[in-house]
Amino acid sequence: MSKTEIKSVNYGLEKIFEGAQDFLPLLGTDYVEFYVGNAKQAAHFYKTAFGFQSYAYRGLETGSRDQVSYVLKQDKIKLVLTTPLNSKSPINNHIVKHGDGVKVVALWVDDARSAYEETVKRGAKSYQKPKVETDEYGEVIRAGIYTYGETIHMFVERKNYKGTFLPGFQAWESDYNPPSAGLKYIDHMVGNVGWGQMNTWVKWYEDVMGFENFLSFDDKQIHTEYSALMSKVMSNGNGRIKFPINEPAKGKKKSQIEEYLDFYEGAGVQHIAVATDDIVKTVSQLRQRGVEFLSHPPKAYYDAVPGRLEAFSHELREDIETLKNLGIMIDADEEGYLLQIFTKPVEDRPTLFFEIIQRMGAKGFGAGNFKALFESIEREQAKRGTL
Ligand code: TYF
Ligand code: FE
Repeated sequence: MSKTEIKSVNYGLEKIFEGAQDFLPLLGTDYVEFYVGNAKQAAHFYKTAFGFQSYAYRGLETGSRDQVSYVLKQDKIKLVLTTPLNSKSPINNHIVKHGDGVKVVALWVDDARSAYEETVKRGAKSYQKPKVETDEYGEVIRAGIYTYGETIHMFVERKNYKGTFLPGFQAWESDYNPPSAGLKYIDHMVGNVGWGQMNTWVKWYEDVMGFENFLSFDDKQIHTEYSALMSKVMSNGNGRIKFPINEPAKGKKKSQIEEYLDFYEGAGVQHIAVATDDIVKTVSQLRQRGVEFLSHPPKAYYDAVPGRLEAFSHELREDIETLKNLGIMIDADEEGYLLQIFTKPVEDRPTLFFEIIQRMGAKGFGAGNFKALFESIEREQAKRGTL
């Protein structure tokens, strides 16, 4: 089968890569690091609102004089919140320009040196050469390359490490331990890039990282009456890492991608999709804990759902009234259905937000929900005066 044929039936990742040597084997997402203005308060927010647990810490008490980092964990997800301790730290420049946001999308590898060499050889711009960090629990090797904007991919090799997170960190024991919200792993992370830049980054992920473009949405599919965008989903060989890339498109009014680029002052991570296996429970809890979601889709949206599921002969296991009351959206394709919902931006700048997703067989990204979703985003843009 040729690549194009496989692409036309959409999800044949294993086939696409069959036989080809993967020069960048990725085991999964390792961690996501945010640069923030006040890591202590951000850590409290992610524990209280999203159900993350205290995991590791580095700061003045551990000998880190220039920056503080809190590491939070929920099942397989690790978030690192880092803040500078003085005006000389280069982290300040990132925060001044972008506000709070994602600096590092770290990828878990078996061989960080090889990951670095293979990607730099193929054109990646170096951020950090392979660096061995050690303590009494062993060693971690990390190396980094730049991706879009000022965002970094770090390759993390931890097969010879038994400590908590990384050398330099201590286990963070806290007396405040709110319960988990059932978030399990990162399903995908989306990047917003500038006008005309999507294909440049698609090619970069193909050439430098060996990824494949396995789904594409153009502005004819992704638009509302007012705005539009284009999106291509990049995936690595084993399908564990999925990075959709968005670019704004011309519409009657301002694209949400353009709004992001204006406020982030450049390309960056737009949303982090986290998976749960009980979205009803997770979203009920998140709402109780104060997480703000986009406004509910209209009644007409839910009226159309049964028909959409029937078209693919899928039976909805969840109660549709419950999903409707929680504002959870439903999309279906040949292989199954998926449930998803989006938070409002989690900072004052309308930049990064979260998606909660439960896959019931479907491997897509909710294309059937795009219209309802974007109309809901536009209602927020209108309130902000940025539509
Ligand atoms: O990741 C996705 O493709 C979906 C839908 O600005 C989406 O979550 C696409 C673009 C966007 C917001 C959500
Ligand atoms: Fe998404």
